[in-house]
Amino acid sequence: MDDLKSKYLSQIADAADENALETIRVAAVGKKGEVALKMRELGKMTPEERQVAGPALNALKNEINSALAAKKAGLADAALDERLRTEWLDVTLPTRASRVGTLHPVSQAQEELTAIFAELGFSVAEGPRIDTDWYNFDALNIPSHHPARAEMDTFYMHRAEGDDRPPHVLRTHTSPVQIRSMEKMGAPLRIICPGGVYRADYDQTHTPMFHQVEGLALDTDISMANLKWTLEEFVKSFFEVDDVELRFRASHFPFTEPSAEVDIRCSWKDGTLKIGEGDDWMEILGSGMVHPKVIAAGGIDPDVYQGFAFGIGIDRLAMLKYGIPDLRAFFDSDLRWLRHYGFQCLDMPSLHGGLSR
Ligand code: 2NL
Repeated sequence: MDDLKSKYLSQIADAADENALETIRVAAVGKKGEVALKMRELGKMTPEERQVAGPALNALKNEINSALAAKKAGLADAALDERLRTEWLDVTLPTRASRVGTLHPVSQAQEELTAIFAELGFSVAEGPRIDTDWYNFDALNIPSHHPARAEMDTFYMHRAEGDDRPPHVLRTHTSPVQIRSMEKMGAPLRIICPGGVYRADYDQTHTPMFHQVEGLALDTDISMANLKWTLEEFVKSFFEVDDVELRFRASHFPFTEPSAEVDIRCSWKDGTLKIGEGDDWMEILGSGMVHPKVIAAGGIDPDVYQGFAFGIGIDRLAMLKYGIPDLRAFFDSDLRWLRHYGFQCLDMPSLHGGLSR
């Protein structure tokens, strides 16, 4: 019996894992194990022998069972220690960099120009993109026969069958916001109206939705000289140049009289645009003195107040400043290609770097 005991206790001590332990358990104290066989032999013994051997076998069985349980617990502890040693995380490691979104170049240009005009004393006015044909056309001295009002130029929101009221339009410029602002705030007035506008046009330089900022200054003593100074300050600030020459060319808009298109002096050298120097001129905006009929349409007396107004395409300004070749890129695709081609425009505007024509 001592042989059995030392045999199994040493096997248990050497067992490498729970499977080995189970094999030992079955062989030693299982139903058909060695201890069970010995117990079966008790019947052939004399009562005296049995009184000694019985308790001894029971004690052996208990001892083997406790050795099995202790070894099992030991193996489990060792397995846990091993996991603790191998399965660890360094929670101090830096996280994976997250992708950060950026402002769209058009939004960025809009924010920049809004800040510049704010410094010049202009506040921002906003209004609906769907408006009546009164605010979009009639109030701006654009008569019903004007080509801008034709369906091929303007998106109309047609009324239901039998509804004879004039249709709404998707605003073709932000001027209707200026008319609404005149009605609401009266004069004197200095505002800019930035925002999306709509025209039925689509090619390399036109998209059906684009962005415009219009400016309006009304007071009792406003002249073209104020317009010229304001635009010079704006252009210098926006394109980050110390000086720039503006050229006013006589033009025509229904809502201004006189009207002028404004060019800025620039040069294209080796595919790089430089603003403020050179022998080229680039048109950047339309402007003029507000037509008296338009001032009256805004509910203001044109005999007391006069003013200047201008309209600039924000998308084109952004393209010029950030070197974007095709207007459609703003609307057709995401803007990762800008980075791909090395444009830093989304983080860091740089005008005189590499604009290619
Ligand atoms: C252009 C021309 C212009 C205006 C817009 C305006 C607005 C009111 C009254 C008078 Cl309420 N004028 N806006 C004036 C002149 C030109 O835009 O070619 N823009 C890109």
